[in-house]
Amino acid sequence: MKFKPSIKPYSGAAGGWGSLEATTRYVLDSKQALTNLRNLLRANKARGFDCPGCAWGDDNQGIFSFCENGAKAVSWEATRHAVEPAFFASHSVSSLREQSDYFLEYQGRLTHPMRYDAKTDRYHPIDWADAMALIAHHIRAMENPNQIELYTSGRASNEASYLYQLFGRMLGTSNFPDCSNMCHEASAIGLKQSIGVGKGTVRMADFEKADAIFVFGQNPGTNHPRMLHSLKQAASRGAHIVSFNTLRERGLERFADPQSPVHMLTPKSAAISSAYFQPNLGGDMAAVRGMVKALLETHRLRLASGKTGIFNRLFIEQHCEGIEEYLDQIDATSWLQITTQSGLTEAQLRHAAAIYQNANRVICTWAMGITQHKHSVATVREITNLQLLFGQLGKPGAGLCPVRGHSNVQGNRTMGIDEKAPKALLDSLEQHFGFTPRREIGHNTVEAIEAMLRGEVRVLIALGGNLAAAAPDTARTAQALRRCDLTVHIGTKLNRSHLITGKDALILPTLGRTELDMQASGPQYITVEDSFSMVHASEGIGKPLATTQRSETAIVCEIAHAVLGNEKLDWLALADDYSLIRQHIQATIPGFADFNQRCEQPGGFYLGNAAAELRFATPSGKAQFSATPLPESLFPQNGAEKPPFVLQTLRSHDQYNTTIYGLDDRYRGVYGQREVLFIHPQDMADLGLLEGELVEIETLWNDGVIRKVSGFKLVSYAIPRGNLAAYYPETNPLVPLASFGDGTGTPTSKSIPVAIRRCALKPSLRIA
Ligand SMILES: Nc1nc2c(c(=O)[nH]1)N[C@H]1C(S)=C(S)[C@@H](COP(=O)(O)OP(=O)(O)OC[C@H]3O[C@@H](n4cnc5c(=O)[nH]c(N)nc54)[C@H](O)[C@@H]3O)O[C@H]1N2
Ligand SMILES: Nc1nc2c(c(=O)[nH]1)N[C@H]1C(S)=C(S)[C@@H](COP(=O)(O)OP(=O)(O)OC[C@H]3O[C@@H](n4cnc5c(=O)[nH]c(N)nc54)[C@H](O)[C@@H]3O)O[C@H]1N2
Ligand SMILES: [Mo]
Repeated sequence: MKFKPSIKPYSGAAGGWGSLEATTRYVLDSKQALTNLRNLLRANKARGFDCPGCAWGDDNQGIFSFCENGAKAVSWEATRHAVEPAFFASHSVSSLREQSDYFLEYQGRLTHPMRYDAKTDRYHPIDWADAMALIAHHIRAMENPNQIELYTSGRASNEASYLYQLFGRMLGTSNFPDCSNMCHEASAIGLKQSIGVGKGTVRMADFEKADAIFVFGQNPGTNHPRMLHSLKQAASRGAHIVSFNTLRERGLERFADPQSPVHMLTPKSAAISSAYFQPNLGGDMAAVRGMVKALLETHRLRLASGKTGIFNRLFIEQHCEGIEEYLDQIDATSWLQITTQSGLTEAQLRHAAAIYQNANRVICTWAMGITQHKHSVATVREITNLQLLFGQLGKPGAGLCPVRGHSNVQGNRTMGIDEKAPKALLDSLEQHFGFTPRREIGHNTVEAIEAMLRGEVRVLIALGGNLAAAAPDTARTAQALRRCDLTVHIGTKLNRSHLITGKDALILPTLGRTELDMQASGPQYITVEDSFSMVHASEGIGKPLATTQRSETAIVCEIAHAVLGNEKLDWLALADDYSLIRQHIQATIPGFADFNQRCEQPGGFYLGNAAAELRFATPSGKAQFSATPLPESLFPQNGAEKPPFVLQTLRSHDQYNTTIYGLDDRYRGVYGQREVLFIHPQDMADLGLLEGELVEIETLWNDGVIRKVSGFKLVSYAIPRGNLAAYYPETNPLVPLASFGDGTGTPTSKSIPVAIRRCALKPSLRIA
C-alpha cells in the first residue's frame, strides 16, 4: 500500500461510517474477504471465537459483534500472504532489518520453522524435529536453569500459557518476563495491596447500572472500541462519563454507534463525556487527591452542622483499615501542590468531586495513562482510596476496572505466567505434579533484558510478542538479545525480534486464533479470560495456510517433551487433547471446577472476585487505604530539574502494539505517517518552531547514554503545555531501561523527560 502523508483534523464522531468503511477496507485488502467476514460475524458469539483485539468483555447482542479494530486484528491474521522459505532465501537478515515494522508484518504469515545461519546471514528451513533437538541441546548446555528467559505475550491461550509456565518451573526457573510487566503490572500490584486481589472488581453488566463512570488515562475509541458501546449506553441513560486524559481524544468526546441504525442514518452522534479534564502527564494521583480533598471538606462541613457525612462510615468501619493516616495525608497535601502537579484548577477538581459525590454508583476505569509512570502503584491505590471512602465495592454498578490490553493477558497471570507467583499456586503445582518449583522470584521483562546484557542468559524463548520493539531502550534491548546463545520466537508474523538474533536463532510458525486447530483427538478449542474475569472458549475455523504451522499449545508441549522427556508428564498426550490440559488446570487453579463442561456454557463462566464480595485477601482481611504523599517530582529521575518537556508514547488508531496496520490515526487527524510529535501550539511558538517542521527528540537522563530519535513532524494538538506525545514503538529508543515504575518494573513509557530541537533530517526508518 502507498501512503500520502497529511494532517486533517477529524470532525466526525468516533465509530460511525468512518469505522465501517475502514473495516471493509481492511477485510477486502487481506485477500480472503469471505473467510474473514465469516470469522468476524462469528466473533464473540457463544462458544465461538474470542476476538484477539483486546480484553474487553462480550455482550453477544449486536449483529456485528465486533469493532473496527477487532476486524483489523482478525483480517490481519487471516491473510493469505505467506512468508515462505523462498522469501528468506532472497532477503538477508541485515537487509530485512532496514525495513519498517509495517513492511515486515505486511509480508504475511510465517509458514515454516526457520533457523538462522550467521555465515549466510539468512534464515534457512529446518525440520520441526531438528528445531526441537536444537532447543534441547542449548537448554541442556546451560549451567543452571536460570540461564533461560521465557517471555510471554498476552495473546497466548490459557492452555498454552499454563503448560509453558509448568515447563519452566519443572526446568527449575521462575524467569517469566511477560508483556504484562510493561502494561498493567501496577494495577495487579496496587489492587492486591489495597483489596487483596490484583484484578478488577466490576463485570460488564455493571456498566448498565453505574451513575458515573470515571475514565482515567485510557483511549477506548482506539484501544477498546467495544467499551464505547457501554459508555454510550450509560451516557444516553443519563450517567455521567468523566474523562481524565492529557489529550483530547475523539472517542471520549463523541461516538456514533455502527450498530445503531439511528446513529448511522442521521448525522447524530452521542456525546460521551459530560466532563473532560486534561491533567499533566502523571498528574492523576494529584487530581484524585484534589477530588478527595474537596470531598473531605464537604464531609466535615456536614458533620460540623450535625448532618451525616458523605463518606460511607459503615463500609469504612466494617471493611477498611488506615483511614486516619490517609486523611492526615490529604490534610498535609496543599491545594498548591495538587494544582501544580495535576495541572488542573481547584475549580475543575471541585467540579469532578461534585459529580462523584452526586453519583450513587461509580465505576473507575483506567489503562496505560495510569500504569506507565514511576508512581503508578500509588496512583492506582489513590483511585482505590476514593472508591473505598464511598463504599463503591461490593454493589452492582460500581467498582474498580483496570481495562486490560492483550486479549488473554489476564488469563496468562491466572495460569501462572508470573515471575513472582503466589505461594498457593506453587504449593498446588508441587502437590499435583510432584516436583519442587523454585520459590525465589524470577526476572520481569526489564530484569530479563538486564540479565541478557550482563551475559547471564543463554536461551530466550518468546511465546509470541515482539520483545525487541515493545521493550524500552531499543538499542540496549537489541544488544541484550544478541548476547543470547539461542533466541526462539514462536510467532504468526515476521517482526523485528526475529531479526535481532542470538548466536543461534529459530522462528517457529504458529497457528492463530482464527484457525482450525486439528490434533490427534480432533479439532481443539482454547480458552481465555477477559477483563471481567469471564473465561470462555475460542475455536478457530479458518483453514491453516500451511501444514508446517503448529499450534502454540503443541509447540510448547514439543519443547517440553524434547527437554524434559515424558517422565513427569506425558506432554505429547496433552497436545493431542487439550481437555486433558484443562483437567490439570482444574486440579491446580482455583475457580476452574468442571472446567471442560463449563466451556460449553454460552458466554463462558465467571471466575469470581473475592473483593467484589467484600472478602479482602489482605493480611488483616480488610481493604487497605494507602497513605502515600504525592511524588516529589513527576519526572522519573527524581530530584532532577524540571525537563523542558515530558513525552508520552502511545498507540495510533492503525496499530496493534508493535503491529502496524496502516499509517493513519484518523481520530487525531494524522494520515499516511507515524513519525509525528503532538505539541501545544504555544510551546511550538515559544521555541520558534512551526507546524510541520521536523525535530529531533532527546531523552534527558543521567547515565551518559545518548538516546535520540529524529525527523519527527510537529503537529499542534490539544495537550497540556510542557507535554508531548508520539507513537510507540518508534519512540521506544527514548525510554531508558533503568526508568521504571516503583515496585512494578514497568517502563515509564508515559513520562520520558526530553528536549526537542529543529532538525533537517527526513524521517528515517528505525534501524536497531
Ligand atoms: N486497536 C488496538 N487495541 C489495543 C491495543 C492496540 O495497540 N491497538 N493495545 C492493547 C493493549 S496491550 C493495551 S495495554 C491497551 C492500551 O490501551 P490505552 O491505555 O488506551 O493505550 P495508549 O494508546 O497507550 O493510550 C493511553 C491513553 O492515556 C492517555 N494518557 C497518557 N498519559 C496519561 C496521564 O498521565 N494521565 C492521563 N489522565 N491520561 C494519560 C493518553 O493520552 C491516551 O489517551 O489497548 C489494547 N487494545
Ligand atoms: N514505548 C512504549 N512501549 C510499550 C508500550 C507503550 O505504551 N509505550 N506498551 C506496552 C504494552 S501495554 C504491551 S502489552 C507490550 C506489548 O508487547 P508484545 O506483546 O511483546 O508485542 P505485540 O506487538 O503485541 O506482539 C506482536 C507479535 O506477536 C505475534 N503474534 C500475534 N498473534 C500471535 C499469536 O496468536 N500467537 C503467537 N505466538 N504470536 C502471535 C506476531 O508475530 C506479532 O508480530 O508493549 C509495551 N511497550
Ligand atoms: Mo498492554
